Order: sequence, then C-alpha cells, then structure tokens
Amino acid sequence: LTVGVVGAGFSGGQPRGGVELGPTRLIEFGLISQLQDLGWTVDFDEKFPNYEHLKPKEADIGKLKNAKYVSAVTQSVSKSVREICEKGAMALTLGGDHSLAMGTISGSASVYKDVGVIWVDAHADINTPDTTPSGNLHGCPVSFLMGLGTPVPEFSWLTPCLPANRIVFIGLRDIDPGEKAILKQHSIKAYSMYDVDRHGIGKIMEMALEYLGEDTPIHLSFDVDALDPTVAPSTGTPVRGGLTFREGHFICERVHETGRLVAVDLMEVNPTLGDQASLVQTVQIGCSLVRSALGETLL
Ligand code: DIR
Ligand code: MN
Ligand code: MN
Ligand code: MN
Repeated sequence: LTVGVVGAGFSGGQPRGGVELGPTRLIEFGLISQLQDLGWTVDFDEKFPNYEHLKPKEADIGKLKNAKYVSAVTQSVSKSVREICEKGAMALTLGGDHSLAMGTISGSASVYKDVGVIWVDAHADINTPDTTPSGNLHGCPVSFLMGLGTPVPEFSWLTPCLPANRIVFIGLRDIDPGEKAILKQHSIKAYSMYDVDRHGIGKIMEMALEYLGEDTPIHLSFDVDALDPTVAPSTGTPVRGGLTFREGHFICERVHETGRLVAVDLMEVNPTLGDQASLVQTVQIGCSLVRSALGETLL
C-alpha cells in the first residue's frame, strides 16, 4: 500500500497568510511516520513543491483575486495528483487553501473517470465567477470543477470533470445566496449541520455512500473548518455549530472502510491563527483525521 503525499503550501485562494504553512506543520507533527506505522509506504519528497516561481506579476482577473496564480498552482497540483493516481497509489494532498481542490479533484478524476467526491466543509465552495461575493477562489473550486458560470480563459486547462451528481457535501452551515441557488438548481446532494443533527453522522454516511454508488472510487476533500471552531480553531473562516471531534473522524473512518478511497485532501489548516494551544490542537486533529482516513481504527 503506497500513499503519495503532495505538500501544497499555498494560500493564494484566500486573503489570510499562514495557511501555506499547513503542510510543513502537519509533517513536523509526525504525520509521515504515523502513516508508516499504519503500514503505508509513504512516497514523499522532503522538498515541498515551491509555488512562488509560478506567481505572475498581475495575478487578479477581474474580481477573481490571484486567479492567474491559483490557476498555475492548481494545474501543477493536478499533475502531481494524477501521477500518483496513475501509479495506483493513494493521493494525499495537504493544504493550503481549498482552491487547491481544483487541482486535486481534476487530477484524480482524470484517472478515475467516475470518481465520487465527499466534500466535508462549513462552506459549499461552489461560487462561480459570477456569484462570488468575495472574489476569493477558495470559495469557488466546486463550480470550476463542474464548469458552471462564465468561463475564465486562464483556467482553460481545467476541463469540467465533476458532474453535479458525483459530489456529496457534509457539514454545510455558511452558504451564500448564489450558492444556495446553484445547489438547488442542480439538485446537488448536500447534508447541512441540520441534517447531521437530525439523522446522526452514521446515517448521513450511509446515505452519502449509497448515493455515490457501490463501486465508485472516492475522493475525500476535507476542509478543517467543517469541524466546530472549538475542535479545530486554527483555520481562516471558522463558523460555529460544526462537526464534533468524533463526527469528523467517523466520516474518515467510514470512508476508509469502503476500501474505495483513492484520494484525500486535508485543507485550510492555518497554524498562524490563534494561540499555541489552538495551533497544536488543530495540527494534531489534522494528523488524526488523515490517519483515520488511512485506516487507523479505535480497536
Ligand atoms: C464565501 C466563504 N462563501 C466566499 N467561503 C469560504 O468567499 O465565497 N470557503 N470560506 O472556504
Ligand atoms: Mn472549503
Ligand atoms: Mn470551509
Ligand atoms: Mn475555505
């Protein structure tokens, strides 16, 4: 069993610095050896990819902030993830902000044509270039993967690869009006925190997995802000009323149990936000979520 790790220290999809240090801290806290202890062969280049050289002078496109930079970096990440998947290994991407999912999911989808995505997040990240209120591209990756909204020429490398019925959201609680309309219009399967409270996380996972289908390869894209801010405080856009520690881990454990997990993203860990205790707590939970997705069990 081999896992290929992409340390994607990139923060250009949102305004707060520090999220580019997520991968470094996760590794410092022992993630690689923890995965080796679980029996994985870990394919990891100690030298993190440095994306600085991809930064163009004029990065914005209209109201889309850093769009040229985001395009260049996510294209590079897409290639990294594709190459890992082509080898038949599991692709683990450590973020970095969630705009990186344009790269990770286009990468896995290029190898696994029918890949199903489980997107765990407080936000739906499905704004289009037309609906985005902030211009921050970490709020837009899903619409870019689906090909919604006005096409942006700089992203022409990103051909739509995610049909609306190949994604399930879990944990939503902060959705913009334009996003709500898109979710409805395309009948996208989305479980908000209301649904988690109503059904319990066990039932939610059964419904999500049944919806995606029995033989579907799964890409888990986990934004730590899906967790309650008391559980994972060091993240750029915390929203109260989130998943508990166990609910977050259960999602990862249940997805692992299917035996069909092909890619994992762990995104939006920002070790520079909050005090030292918040940092330690958030980075440690990042490590333990990944371990759960890669097979750590309680018994
Ligand atoms: C908001 C916030 N929907 C936006 N999105 C966040 O800027 O598009 N995504 N925080 O992670
Ligand atoms: Mn997100
Ligand atoms: Mn989020
Ligand atoms: Mn985000």
